[in-house]
Amino acid sequence: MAPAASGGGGAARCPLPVLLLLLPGLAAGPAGMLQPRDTPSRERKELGGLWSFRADLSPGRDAGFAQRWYRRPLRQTGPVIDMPVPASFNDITQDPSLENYIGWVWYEKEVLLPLRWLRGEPAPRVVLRFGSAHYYSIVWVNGVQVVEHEGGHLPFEADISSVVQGSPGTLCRITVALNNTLTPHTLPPGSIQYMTDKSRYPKNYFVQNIRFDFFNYAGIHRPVVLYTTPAAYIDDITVTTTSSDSVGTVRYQVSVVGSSASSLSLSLRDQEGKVVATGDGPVGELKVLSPNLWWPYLMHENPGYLYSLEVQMQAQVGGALLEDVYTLPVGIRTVHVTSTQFLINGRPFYFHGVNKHEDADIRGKGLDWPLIVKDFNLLRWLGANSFRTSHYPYAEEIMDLCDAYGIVVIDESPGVGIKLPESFGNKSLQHHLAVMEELVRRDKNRPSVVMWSVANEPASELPPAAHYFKTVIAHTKALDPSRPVTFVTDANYALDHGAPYVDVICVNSYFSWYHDPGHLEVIPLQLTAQFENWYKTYQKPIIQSEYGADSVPGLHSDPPMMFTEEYQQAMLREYHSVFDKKRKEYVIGELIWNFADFMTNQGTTRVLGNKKGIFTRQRQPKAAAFVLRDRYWKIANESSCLPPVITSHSLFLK
Ligand code: BDP
Repeated sequence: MAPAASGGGGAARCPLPVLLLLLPGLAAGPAGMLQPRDTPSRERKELGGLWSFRADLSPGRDAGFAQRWYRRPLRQTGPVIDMPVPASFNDITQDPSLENYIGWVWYEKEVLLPLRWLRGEPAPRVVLRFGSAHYYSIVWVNGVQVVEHEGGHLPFEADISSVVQGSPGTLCRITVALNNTLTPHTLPPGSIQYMTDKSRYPKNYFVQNIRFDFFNYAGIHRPVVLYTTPAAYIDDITVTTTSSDSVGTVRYQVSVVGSSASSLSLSLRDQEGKVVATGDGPVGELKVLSPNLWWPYLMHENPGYLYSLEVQMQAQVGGALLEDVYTLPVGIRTVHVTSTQFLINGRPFYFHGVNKHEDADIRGKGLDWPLIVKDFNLLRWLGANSFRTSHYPYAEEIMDLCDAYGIVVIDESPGVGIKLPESFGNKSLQHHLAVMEELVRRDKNRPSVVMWSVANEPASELPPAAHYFKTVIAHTKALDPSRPVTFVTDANYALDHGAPYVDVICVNSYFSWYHDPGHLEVIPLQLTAQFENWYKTYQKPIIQSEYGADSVPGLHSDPPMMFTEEYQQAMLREYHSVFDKKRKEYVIGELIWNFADFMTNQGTTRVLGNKKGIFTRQRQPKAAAFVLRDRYWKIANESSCLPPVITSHSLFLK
């Protein structure tokens, strides 16, 4: 229901071909993508702070490649400015052409490496890892290309040992070329449109059209780290958990790289540090008696219980004994879906939560700890037990807190705005499959993730959507048989070609907003019909995955009128009365659109962005936040297993 197409980058001028992503994409390899941690065998060096930066303003945006800017320090090939990492580059300067820039930008950081990383005996493996960089990245170390990656929301890394260990000094120069151009085959998709009417536009004028409703912020958005492992190392760990009759089972699989004859031992510790189970070998099961299950926030007095799985590897490589240690947080919980319920640990779970964005003033989509912690405090103040990572995977640092606080996550891919017929073709499909591999590989061990969402509001009424979603969903289930899979639809129930393949119906609707604007009275009828039609057709549980209204903070009217705080409140209440009837049947959740106001492209329906937040972009509550807070605490108290009523005063101080 976002505005049909919105243009950005109008001021920029350059021929299309060099903007397009002509470079071959690298599919996600089979290797693991464990989060870098300090352990007795691994070290980590954060590369956040100021990087040198230059946008390639040459007419073809190709000067950086033609002049090989990666061969020398960036300051030697032209002017540079300081750019914070992590952050989007768009809102950092006063320059409107950088805000709307499309094409290649260049980042560079020089780092001194510890001697023991370079000349140690045996020398460790040195890895350079990006939490995410939007959208297409090429990375060089000391002028040598080490990795290319397509996609703006998932990590990628490169083993740079041979490059840095082969260099004479300890200085390591990291250069990144980043391109934010979207095409019909990227995720999310977009397209460049040239305006050729010479009476209206200058020569070579173009805009980037997107069919999603958030600003296409770009930059190095998440932490960049260097880390070490021994030359033979623990590459990946997969855990799945079950529990029955007071026994929890943790099934594990560990892969090791660099040695064919390694030995592995595992121990699982509780939060007191006591070892509760041990195992050995690459595959096995750990049994935990009377386990502390991982429970969602407000479903248990001790939500988000995490054990620590310590994996130790020993390998004999070329006469040396190499040891690696990695510790993974593990939550023991189960997830099941019936035709009317979503069960966590066998108990019905009702999603009372939000949709979010990674979005804030100045930093755009850059990771920001104060913002992250503030958002979790607001979520818990609100009594929200869940969110959807609309409309792309969020930072690992955010996911860590979901695991630790018991906030349940519907983990969404960047499959947003898939509207053009060509975005349903094989090229796009193959890329979508690769992205699901990267996402599952990153988040598979997280107890907070209870369902994958492969897309948001695609044109699922188009016939090719049937094969497309059948394939993406089957692939995701093959990668992870332990979790349900969905996508979020706003198509008509009778025309949706993807819905037959989902486990849970997730439906967005904006009655009395985009349809029948101003007519709150139509909501009960239309929303009831929506639920009944979907349920009659599929007999699957339903989540209202979006609903909401824009409100400009401080704008009031009674009777309520659109864009006032009163209208947003009134619309919520109308929806809630229907939810209350249907949650006794098969409606298993409600996620408000949106947690906070967020930036979008400019357009006639957006006043400095989307204002459907119940919090402002600066995280102050609007009147609607209090409506939702009363409701969420009430629902939590109804369904809580705790004998004393949880009040909003006994707030969650973990
Ligand atoms: C929904 C989209 C969401 C938009 C919202 C809106 O899923 O991304 O921001 O509409 O228009 O359809 O506010």
